[in-house]
Amino acid sequence: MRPFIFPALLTTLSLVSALAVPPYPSSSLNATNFPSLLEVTLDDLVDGLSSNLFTSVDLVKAYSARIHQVNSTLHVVTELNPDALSIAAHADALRKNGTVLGPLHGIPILIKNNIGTDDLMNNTAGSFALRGAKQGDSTIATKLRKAGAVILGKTNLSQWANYRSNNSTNGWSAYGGQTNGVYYPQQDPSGSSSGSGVASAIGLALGSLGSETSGSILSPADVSNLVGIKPTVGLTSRHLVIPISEHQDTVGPMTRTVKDAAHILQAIAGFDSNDNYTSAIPDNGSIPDYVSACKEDSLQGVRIGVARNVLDLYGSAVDEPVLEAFHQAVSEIEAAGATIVDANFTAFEDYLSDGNSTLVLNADFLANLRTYLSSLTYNPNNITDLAQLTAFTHAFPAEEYPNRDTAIWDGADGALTQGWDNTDPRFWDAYQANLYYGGEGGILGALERTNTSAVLLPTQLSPSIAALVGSPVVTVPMGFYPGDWNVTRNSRDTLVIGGPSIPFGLSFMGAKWSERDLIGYAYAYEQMTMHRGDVLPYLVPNIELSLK
Ligand SMILES: *[C@@H]1O[C@H](CO)[C@@H](O)[C@H](O)[C@H]1NC(C)=O
Ligand SMILES: *[C@@H]1O[C@H](CO)[C@@H](O)[C@H](O)[C@H]1NC(C)=O
Ligand SMILES: *[C@@H]1O[C@H](CO)[C@@H](O)[C@H](O)[C@H]1NC(C)=O
Ligand SMILES: *[C@@H]1O[C@H](CO)[C@@H](O)[C@H](O)[C@H]1NC(C)=O
Ligand SMILES: *[C@@H]1O[C@H](CO)[C@@H](O)[C@H](O)[C@H]1NC(C)=O
Ligand SMILES: *[C@@H]1O[C@H](CO)[C@@H](O)[C@H](O)[C@H]1NC(C)=O
Ligand SMILES: *[C@@H]1O[C@H](CO)[C@@H](O)[C@H](O)[C@H]1NC(C)=O
Ligand SMILES: *[C@@H]1O[C@H](CO)[C@@H](O)[C@H](O)[C@H]1NC(C)=O
Ligand SMILES: *[C@@H]1O[C@H](CO)[C@@H](O)[C@H](O)[C@H]1NC(C)=O
Ligand SMILES: *[C@@H]1O[C@H](CO)[C@@H](O)[C@H](O)[C@H]1NC(C)=O
Ligand SMILES: *[C@@H]1O[C@H](CO)[C@@H](O)[C@H](O)[C@H]1NC(C)=O
Ligand SMILES: CC(=O)N[C@H]1CO[C@H](CO)[C@@H](O)[C@@H]1O
Repeated sequence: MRPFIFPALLTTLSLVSALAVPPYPSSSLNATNFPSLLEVTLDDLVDGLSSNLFTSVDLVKAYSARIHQVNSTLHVVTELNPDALSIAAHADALRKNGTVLGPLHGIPILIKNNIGTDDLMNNTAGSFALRGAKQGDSTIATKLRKAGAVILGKTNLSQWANYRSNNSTNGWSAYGGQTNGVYYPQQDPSGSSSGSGVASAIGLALGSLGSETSGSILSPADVSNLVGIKPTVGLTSRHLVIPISEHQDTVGPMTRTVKDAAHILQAIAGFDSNDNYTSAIPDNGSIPDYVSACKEDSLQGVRIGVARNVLDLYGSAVDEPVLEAFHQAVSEIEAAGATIVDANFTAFEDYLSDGNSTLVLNADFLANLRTYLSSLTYNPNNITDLAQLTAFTHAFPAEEYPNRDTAIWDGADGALTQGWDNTDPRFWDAYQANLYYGGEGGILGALERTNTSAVLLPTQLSPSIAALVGSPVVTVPMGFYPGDWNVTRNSRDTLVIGGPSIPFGLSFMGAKWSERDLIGYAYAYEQMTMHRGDVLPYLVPNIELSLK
């Protein structure tokens, strides 16, 4: 189906008229049939690089030009890496010499502006409080470099990963402006990995990294027609990633295909002595082969649950097109050979009226922010704790206080008022509630009781319970809102939160460390439905690689 067309927005940008899925096997890619950067997969790029159709330098130039084309309308990228071209040139030289570090060798990736890099780029969480601050390389960034990837730039985000204000907007940061989604003009990009979502959706890099505390990878992937993997907390290091909560934060890939996400997860997962949660990775820290899990028959013979009572309790909050697509997806998964059973989250209703999860986040934030700030090697505003950060934010005009308040930090339930952090005995009581609502009464109990290996929900409903216990979720495109769907706007009347062509996804939720299984199921579902191709962004940069 074709999207609506908005001629006013088509100044220098092309409207994509058809999503041409190349019918050729990738081994026969050449200058005439190479896919566009909107559709290209990692396998295609690897083919093109190894057959000299283009170089990594060409890739960096093309993606940078695409970023510049949309930056003033979409505000997706806060900073380009000034070293990206020389890093790409080095990758090209190594390749010429016969050294290829892996599938990501020479491939541009964008990362969220809360993942530290020891280079010329800032790591700000979108706040002027950290502009100019310096820290070492996050373990995630180091792993990307070791895998040969080119860190092309930093993506905009909901400031402080949406953990500051209750009167702000998804995708807004003082430092990066307002990111917009691309499936409807002024689309709310969701958050908090907003720029990472939009960047992957329109091919501003092969893929991107986001981070999630509760929904910050899954939700922007949902509305940007993407695959997102929210890994088990501890599978990917958080060392020098600006934190909210050590119990819930996790870094993961956002890409157009399941296999691309698997490739990126492969590169960033693993033990890190600087993040002791990674010491819980099973099998002595050995990482499974996620890419080889991408098999079309993965759903054959497995038991898959549906959290039926969550749909019943929340059903009215989910729109009819999403529910319809979900029921269709469940039937398709059954037809692919899976046994479908109810897998209810038995304590879900109680969870909805319990406030402990907020206490956990606040307590973690107070402590984890302090630790992060103390790890800075240069701290331009001498901010060492949340009270000082609040004072800075109130006083710095571009932070738009008081209009964009700091209620999460200082409100009735805010971290400042709460006063105690995660070393306080009260923390453990609150955290036990999380473990119950996410565990026995939530996803982990449902999996165990029903002997299922994954539970399905529309992605709109999937983040919160998995967040409580740090269990993994993979989202895959499932459909989009129909052409006659009414436009709804956010409370500020600045962003479109519902409307025609806006995509939504299906979530596969699993036990801790079950990413390999979830990737397999997600791949099988993706390959049999290919819903990403059903709807197109209204705005896509038109600069492409010039092929040799
Ligand atoms: C590119 O590949 C396609 C499909 O294999 C083939 O038909 C075409 O002739 C090739 N073009 C060139 C320039 O090699
Ligand atoms: C984004 O756009 C602004 C305004 O056009 C420009 O000044 C800035 O350099 C651009 N940044 C990037 C990373 O492209
Ligand atoms: C390429 O290989 C040659 C010969 O081994 C070596 O001298 C040169 O430093 C290598 N270049 C790079 C970029 O690795
Ligand atoms: C990082 O911030 C500093 C200080 O504002 C600025 O001068 C520099 O250009 C920024 N780096 C990049 C890559 O934008
Ligand atoms: C990490 O270290 C903290 C503080 O020493 C401890 O409370 C926690 O249990 C450790 N976590 C793991 C997974 O080892
Ligand atoms: C799951 O919950 C629904 C109520 O929302 C109920 O109708 C259904 O029977 C439950 N399934 C099982 C297996 O308990
Ligand atoms: C946290 O959980 C405990 C135990 O279930 C409960 O008594 C308490 O009311 C909860 N606290 C909040 C703030 O909901
Ligand atoms: C931060 O502290 C340093 C050392 O005490 C001082 O020189 C500098 O002026 C302070 N900067 C700000 C913005 O307060
Ligand atoms: C929240 O933002 C809106 C839109 O800018 C503004 O009108 C309102 O005053 C803000 N609320 C507060 C409490 O500042
Ligand atoms: C925002 O936070 C303040 C302070 O906690 C609270 O009074 C207010 O009701 C909140 N507003 C919304 C819309 O949640
Ligand atoms: C759109 O809004 C109109 C007027 O409020 C209403 O009559 C119509 O049913 C709505 N359409 C949909 C698809 O909800
Ligand atoms: C560093 C950078 O390019 N920042 C841009 C982000 O977007 C804002 C507008 O929202 C521009 O003013 C900045 O130049």
